[in-house]
Amino acid sequence: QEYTALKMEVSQWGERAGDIASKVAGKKVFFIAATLRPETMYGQTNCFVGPSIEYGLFQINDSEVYLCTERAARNMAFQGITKERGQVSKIVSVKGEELLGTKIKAPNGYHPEVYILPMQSVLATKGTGVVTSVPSDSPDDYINLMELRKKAAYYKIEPEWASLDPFPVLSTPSYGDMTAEFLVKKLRIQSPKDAVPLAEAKDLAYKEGFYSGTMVFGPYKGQSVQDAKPKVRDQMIADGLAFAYAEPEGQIISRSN
Ligand code: ZZB
Repeated sequence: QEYTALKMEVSQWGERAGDIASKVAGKKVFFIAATLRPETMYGQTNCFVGPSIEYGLFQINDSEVYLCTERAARNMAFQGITKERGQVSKIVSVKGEELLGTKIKAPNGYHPEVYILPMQSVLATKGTGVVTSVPSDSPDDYINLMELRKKAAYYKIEPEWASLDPFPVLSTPSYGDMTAEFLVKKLRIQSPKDAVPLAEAKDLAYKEGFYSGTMVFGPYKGQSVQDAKPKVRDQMIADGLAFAYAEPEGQIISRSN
């Protein structure tokens, strides 16, 4: 599986991050989010981590530090992403819950900066363990964002962190320009725990977006999603905002929720 790995630079560490900032002083730190939908990055509203997942900060080259799972960092080391092939150098470990409330840049985003929020269903065994959230087009992201807004105190987040609204990126004939909201309502999905209809909604959203979607925002506005997708990806890679990240065969574990 070939992902686009998005480089989301930390602009302000949250209060729970403790002394992490001092350990990476003078370096640029990026949350690395693996996505299959680079054309939707205009609609990012937040970024998800698994609160109980263990992450690491990895020195990638002289000036850059990446935040992701150790498994992902090892894969990157064999894909020519680190300075020395095969070498992974961990500065410090951090648990997802310590990252909540950290503010990061959202490359290509209509909302230029977003907060780190918790999502229980993030898998440590897939991608980088960091998931950028596009609630206009991802049913999982939409239902999780709504859940966090309803129960901010329960999830130990500040309401402000979940306050950015879904932003329309593309339109489809069947679902309009807020595909995820449409499908969540249509399939009567009530909470992030409704795993079966959520999987179906994701499937429908992928298919309709890819085969019938038209961009409604950004430089490729008016073009089909099929045409825009590789162009957005290439542009982001050329601009240093993203890189290609592949998941080796046999390591791919699809969502089990
Ligand atoms: C942004 C985005 C926008 C995504 C969208 C999807 C959609 P899949 O579909 O199961 O093969 N993701 C990535 N890593 C993880 C993880 N470790 N745990 C849970 N979810 C993860 O997985 C690929 C998608 O699942 C990725 O693409 C990412 O969310 C999420 F509008 O990035 B995506 C209809 C889906 N729309």
